[in-house]
Amino acid sequence: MKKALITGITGQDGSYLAEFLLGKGYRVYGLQRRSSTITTERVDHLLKEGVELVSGDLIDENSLIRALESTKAEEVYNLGAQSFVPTSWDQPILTGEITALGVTRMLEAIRIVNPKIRFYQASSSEMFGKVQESPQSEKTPFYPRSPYGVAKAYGHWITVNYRESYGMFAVSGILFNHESPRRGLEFVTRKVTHGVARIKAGLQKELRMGNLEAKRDWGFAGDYVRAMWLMLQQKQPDDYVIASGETHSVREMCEIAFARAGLDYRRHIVQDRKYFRPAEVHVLTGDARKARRKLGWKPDVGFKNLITMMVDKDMELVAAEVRNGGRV
Ligand code: NAP
Ligand code: F7E
Repeated sequence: MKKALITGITGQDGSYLAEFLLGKGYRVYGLQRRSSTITTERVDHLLKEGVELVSGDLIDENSLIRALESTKAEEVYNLGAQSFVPTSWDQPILTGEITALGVTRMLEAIRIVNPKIRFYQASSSEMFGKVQESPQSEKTPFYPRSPYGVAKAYGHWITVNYRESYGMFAVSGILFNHESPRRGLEFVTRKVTHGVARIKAGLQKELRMGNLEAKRDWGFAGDYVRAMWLMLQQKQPDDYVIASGETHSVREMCEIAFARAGLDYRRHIVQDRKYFRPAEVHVLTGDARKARRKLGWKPDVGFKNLITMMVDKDMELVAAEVRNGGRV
C-alpha cells in the first residue's frame, strides 16, 4: 500500500485529492494545524474511510519532520497555503511564511527524513499575474501581482532548485483556478453560487462584488487533483500547467449562475470598491498541451456545467439550512 501525506487536507483540493488517492488504494495521511474551531467538514466522510490526520504546521519545521517520520509517506502533496489573494495584502509576511517558506521547510524535512520521497508543490497561475504572453505555458515568464503570487513564485523556484541541487523528485504543478461545491465561500465562484441560492431562498436581496470584468480560466477541482497524482507517477520530475484553455469573465459567470436559479444578475449585484484589489490580474488563459501530451490529462467538466453544479449544490445546502432553522 502506497503512503501519501497531504498538507492542506482540510481545504478544497486536499479533500478531493484524499478521495482520489483512497480510490487508488493509498494509505492517506493529512497534516492538520491546530485551530480553536472545527476545520474537518470537507474530510469528515473520509476519516471514516481510513484517512488519518497528523498534527503539524508549515510554519513549524520540527512538526513536518515528525509527520514524515511517523507516516513514512512516499509521496507528499504540499497543498497547504494562505491561499486567498486579498488576505495576502493584509498579511503579506504570514503569507510569505506559509505559502513561500513553508515549501522550503517541507523540502528540508524531506531531505532530512527521506530524500527519495516524491514531492508535489501546488503552484498557481497567479504567478503569471500581468501576463507576458497568451496563453500561458510552462515557458511563460512570471509577473505576479500580489504578495500571494510572489510567495507562489518563490515556492515554484525553490521546488525547481531542490530538484536541480539534490536530484529530488520535486515537481511544480502550475494550476489555473479550479472550483467546486467545496470551494471556500470567499472565492468569487462560490461567493456567487452561494449568494444566488440565498437570494432565491429570500434570505438576502443583493450581492456586493468587486471587478466583474476580470477574466479567469476556470476548471473543476476534481479534474485537477488527478493531474497532481499523474505528475508524481512519471519517470522524470517535471513542471506542468493545468488549465481548461477557456477564459470567461466574472460577469459571464454571474450571468450563468443567476440564470440557473431563474434570476437576472443585473438586479442583484452591487459593485463595491471594498472588493477591488490594489493590483488586479485582469486575464488568464492556460495552455495545458504539455500535460495533455505527457500525462494524458484533460478536464472532464466544462465551465457551464461547473457553475451549474455549484448553484444546484448551494440551493440544496441553503434549503437544508432553512428547513433546520439556520443550522446545516
Ligand atoms: P484552500 O481551500 O484555501 O485550503 C488551504 C489549506 O491550507 C487548508 O487546509 C488550510 O488549513 C491549510 N493551511 C493554511 N495554513 C497552513 C499552515 N500554516 N500549515 C499547514 N496547513 C495550512 O485552498 P485550495 O483551493 O484547496 O488550494 C490548495 C493549494 O493549491 C493551495 O496551496 C493554493 O494556494 C493552491 N492553488 C489553488 C488553486 C485553486 O484555484 N483552488 C489554483 C492554484 C493553486 P485550515 O483548514 O486549517 O485553514
Ligand atoms: O478571484 C474577481 C477578483 O478570489 C477571481 C485562488 O484559489 O485562484 C484563486 O485566486 C477574480 C479576481 O480567485 C469579487 O478581482 C470580483 O480577479 O475567486 P478569486 P483568484 O484571486 O483568481 C488562483 C489560481 C490561486 O492560486 C488562489 O489561491 O474575481 N472578483 N468580485 C472577486 N473575487 C472575490 N474573491 N470576491 C469578489 O467579490
